[in-house]
Amino acid sequence: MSRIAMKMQLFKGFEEEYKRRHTAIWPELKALLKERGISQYSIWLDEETLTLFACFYSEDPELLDDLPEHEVMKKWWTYMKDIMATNADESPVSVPLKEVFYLE
Ligand code: RM4
Repeated sequence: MSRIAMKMQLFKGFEEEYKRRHTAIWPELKALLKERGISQYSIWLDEETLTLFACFYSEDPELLDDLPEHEVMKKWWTYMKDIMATNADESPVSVPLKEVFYLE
């Protein structure tokens, strides 16, 4: 089991909308993420900088390799691109974070 964390960037004024869309996360996306061994996925918002901090457990990080090519994932990223920073392929700009402390 690996612990993975990253940061993303929300656009100003979309704090409530980001939360609303994730409260109503598509069942097919939820199923896909679970099927790929993701659990305990949480996303936190820094209200000062609008940095989104995401972290989750991954059963096997290799199972995540082709997620960006999956239709459901791509559709979700297209849906989210108006409210967060994205790359040219519409995936979110996502900066991996390094774990420096963990207390079980
Ligand atoms: C985020 C972002 C991530 C996705 C989660 C569910 O806003 O799109 O890539 O894993 O939603």
